[in-house]
Amino acid sequence: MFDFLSEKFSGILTWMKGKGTLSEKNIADALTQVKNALLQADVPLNVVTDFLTELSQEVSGQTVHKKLNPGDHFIKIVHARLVKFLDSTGGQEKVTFHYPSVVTVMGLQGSGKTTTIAKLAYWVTKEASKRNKKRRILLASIDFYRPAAVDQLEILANKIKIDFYRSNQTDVLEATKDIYTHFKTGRYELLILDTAGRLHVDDRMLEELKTVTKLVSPKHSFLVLDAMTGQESLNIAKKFDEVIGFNSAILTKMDSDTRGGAAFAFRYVLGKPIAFVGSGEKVDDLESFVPDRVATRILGMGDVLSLIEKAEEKIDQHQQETLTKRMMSGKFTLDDFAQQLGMVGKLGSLQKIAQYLPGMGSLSPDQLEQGQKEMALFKAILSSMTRKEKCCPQILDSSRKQRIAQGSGTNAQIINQLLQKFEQSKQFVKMFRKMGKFPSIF
Ligand SMILES: Nc1nc2c(ncn2[C@@H]2O[C@H](COP(=O)(O)OP(=O)(O)O)[C@@H](O)[C@H]2O)c(=O)[nH]1
Ligand SMILES: [Mg+2]
Repeated sequence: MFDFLSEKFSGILTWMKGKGTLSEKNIADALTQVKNALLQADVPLNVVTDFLTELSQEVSGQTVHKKLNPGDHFIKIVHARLVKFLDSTGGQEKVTFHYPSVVTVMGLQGSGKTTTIAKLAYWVTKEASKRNKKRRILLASIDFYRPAAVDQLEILANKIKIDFYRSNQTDVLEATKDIYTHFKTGRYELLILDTAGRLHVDDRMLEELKTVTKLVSPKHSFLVLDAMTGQESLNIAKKFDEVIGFNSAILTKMDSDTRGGAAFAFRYVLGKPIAFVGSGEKVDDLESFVPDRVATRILGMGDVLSLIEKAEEKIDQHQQETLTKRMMSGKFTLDDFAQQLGMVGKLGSLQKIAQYLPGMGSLSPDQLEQGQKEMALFKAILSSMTRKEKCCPQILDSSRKQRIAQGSGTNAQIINQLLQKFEQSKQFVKMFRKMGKFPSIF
């Protein structure tokens, strides 16, 4: 996500860092590079021009602190500007739903509405369970234009164990009323209503949506935009806003090779928040759009916060704390190492994790794939070892290694690699211990 811009910007910043001073010439060159990067990322020209005017005023209006490297100074200003540009709410991070209430999801056909509804329901459930709560959510669809569109939502709802209601009414407005009654009488807390899209913005669709909106009075309405549609998504958003109005946008398919320009354009032209971004086809591929984090990611500063959030969701806190304590006390064994690998596995593929980590964005796909394979081999080796061996790896002589290699389908060389990595991670822990801090997820 935002890989394209992130790559461009890290190039510019590295270039800047190589300069001894922040001269007018350097600044002008850097600004031209920023401009080109944004244009190539499909950000509309007028948006780029305005962004650059703001940026250059700020850069030239400031004197560089003597101790600050020109690159660091520049990155600081660009970061602040990006945040301001992407932020509409002044730092308010999360969408909050009201209970009970209706949420509508609109957008063109294929933009990702149905998929996103499942993701939203899953997200609400997860957020609630963090506070030991359960939310009574109902999903329903009035997309009668596309064959099997309603079935698609039903299948997704079943998969994530969320209630789904199918109206017997064939008329869109009658079905809407019926669904609304079911929501009320069933004492649900949240109704997320899937609506019909078309291939293009079309007046009948908009009129129908307008009436539906009146019937259910949503507390929040989302416009789903396919980030791949680039600048065209702006016209779509404008039209929906003019005729129906919506509260915030969800940009989908940010995992595809879109260059991220849609986010800038949308924020600039519509002035409304981007609530979430979709980053894949699975139900948990939905992330809150936090401008600060996005700016950080674009500038290649890594998005450690997102990763921590993901980690917190997927990893058993208790297990993690115990492991961290063991690490800090120096009693970290291969057994613990195995558990740690298991936890990293839960976070997803290394490729996915890497995009959040500073520096790792520059690892090639081959290196990441290599890492992924290595992790799988390590897990196999660890599961072929006895408790005692995991506790005291120093007893691993060649005959033991031979046995483990056979059991895990590996060889002595890979086992030695594992032992080396384990030693390295112990060294790391020692270093962190000296520094008096330890990053909780690693
Ligand atoms: N890669 C990717 N695919 C997505 C994302 N969101 C939706 N899709 C896919 O886009 C296609 C259309 O999605 P769907 O929810 O049916 O769109 P709808 O017509 O607006 O309801 C499906 O194949 C989805 O799996 C996303 O964030 N990333
Ligand atoms: Mg659909």
